[in-house]
Amino acid sequence: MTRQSFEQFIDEYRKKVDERLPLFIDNLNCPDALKEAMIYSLHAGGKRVRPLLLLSVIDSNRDIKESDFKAACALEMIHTYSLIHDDLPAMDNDDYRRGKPTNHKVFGEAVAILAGDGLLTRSFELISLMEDVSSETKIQLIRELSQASGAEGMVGGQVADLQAEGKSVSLEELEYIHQHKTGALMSFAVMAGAHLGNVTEDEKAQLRTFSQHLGLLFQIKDDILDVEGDSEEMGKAAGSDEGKNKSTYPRLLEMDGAKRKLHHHADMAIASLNSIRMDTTLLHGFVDYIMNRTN
Ligand code: GRG
Repeated sequence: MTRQSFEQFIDEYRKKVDERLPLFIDNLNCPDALKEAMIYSLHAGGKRVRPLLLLSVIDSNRDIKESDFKAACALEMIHTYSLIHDDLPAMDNDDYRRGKPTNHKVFGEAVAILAGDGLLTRSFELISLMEDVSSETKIQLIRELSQASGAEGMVGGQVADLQAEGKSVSLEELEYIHQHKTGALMSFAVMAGAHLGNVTEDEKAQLRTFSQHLGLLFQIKDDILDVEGDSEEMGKAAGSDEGKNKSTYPRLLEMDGAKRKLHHHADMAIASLNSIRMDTTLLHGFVDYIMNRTN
């Protein structure tokens, strides 16, 4: 349960996620080159927003158990696979990510594709291996993670984004892209935490709304940071969507309009927490963290 501040929670659990991620790959019986490529991209440097969000919903309802890290790390593995594939020459063709050469620059395109495939598939296996969780809940998590990451979620959003390249899109089309490309995994983070934390159905409905606003908030902030170049990370600059003819909120709405949207989604996310009985300190902390993040 929540006994600490948002900052203490994030520091403590980011370290725990960072420690466990490579361990879930290290014990695989597979070629060393593949293992090395998978661990390279999982290596610390990412903010771990998605696993921390999942764990924070659990922590708001009950104590976090060792087994919960399997779901949290599974989600970060899917996010990491998506970044490896997004950086490939066939997609964004980026040389740097998080200030380090991208996976295909170090291991070659074929191994990078396969490292992404290995991370994607390992994530579902990890969920199936969770202890103290009913088979029914595990199947629900696997189904919802498949939907969030697959054609109806992140993969569909990525294709819509590619198709929109160089075209002018409507706000509705832009929201579709971001709800799917970025929002779907954020929503899964919140809802998986809710399923594992035994949250009531009423509270789940509120949390779903919260997660949808949080996903858009995250993406709009990302678009704003791309333009403002707040980050000093080389990888961020190289991986930026600015200058790539991609659809972004500041392009469509100008910077003032993008910032108004940002505040709208922050207000809506906070409003959706109002009638929730569980302790929402950490979830309020996430809204502030995303609003104020600089990378
Ligand atoms: C290849 C199927 C497939 C999907 C790719 C995630 C993604 C979809 C593309 C990444 C490009 C991008 C800039 C997306 C916008 C927001 C986003 C997901 C940023 C990266 O996530 P962070 O900020 O990254 O959580 P870190 O490095 O902190 O893990």
